[in-house]
Amino acid sequence: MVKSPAEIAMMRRATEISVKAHLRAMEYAQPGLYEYQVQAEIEHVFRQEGAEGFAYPSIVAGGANACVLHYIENNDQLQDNQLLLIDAGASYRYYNGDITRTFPIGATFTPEQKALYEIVLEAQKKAIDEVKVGNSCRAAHEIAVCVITQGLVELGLLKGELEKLIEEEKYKPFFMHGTGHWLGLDVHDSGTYKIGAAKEDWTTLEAGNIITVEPGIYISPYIKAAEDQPEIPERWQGIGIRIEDDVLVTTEGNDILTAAVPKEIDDMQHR
Ligand SMILES: [Mn+2]
Repeated sequence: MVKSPAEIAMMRRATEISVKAHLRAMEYAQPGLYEYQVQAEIEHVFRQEGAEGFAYPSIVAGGANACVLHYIENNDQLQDNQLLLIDAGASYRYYNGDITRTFPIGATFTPEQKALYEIVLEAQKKAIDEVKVGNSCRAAHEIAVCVITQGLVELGLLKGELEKLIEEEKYKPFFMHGTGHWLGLDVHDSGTYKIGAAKEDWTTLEAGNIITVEPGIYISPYIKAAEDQPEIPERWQGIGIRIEDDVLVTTEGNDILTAAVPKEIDDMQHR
């Protein structure tokens, strides 16, 4: 769980190659292309840069496909007005990168896409701030859940009191996975998250740990509102967003190994 300097060097290269592939995909993607063509560009960069290949099958998901968490068919045509979710990473000397970005296929975000994206981005940044020595490895997830639930309330997609919504996990139809996992020789690297049932049993972060931070919001076209919750208007449906970086815990705080891939709204529009 604590990477040696030599391992960190391998991880820096694996993530650097993964970054290059995402930059290429962002430059290349446009309406009319097929998801598999973007996948091919990404994996071309992996091999070109000396990676063995992908760390896991690349997810290139346009529009509502992004609501399918491990969508790997990558067969659909990219449409204007949709977002493209790409979750892809290189494997370099068996060390793995794992990056997700979600950006407009066309020139801009729609208002609904933008509103949801802003929530996920804020959740991800606040979660990354929790990745530091001495913190529980669960802290990132807790803050992400809080920001996302609050954001969904503000948009009228959830209703109720924040603490109660969190306690009753009402956010789960929209955010149904964890916020991160250990990363290294395996994409979901070996290592302990929790040794018992108590809150303090979550693993405490130490320098040399590498963990992903990847909150998301998914509004499936098949979403079913809970009994006491609002129906989701159609204009929100079919939007899936995840933002994922790989974060090294350092003695000074953290080092976002994958920070060079843009995630600010202004850097992803009109590419
Ligand atoms: Mn991941």
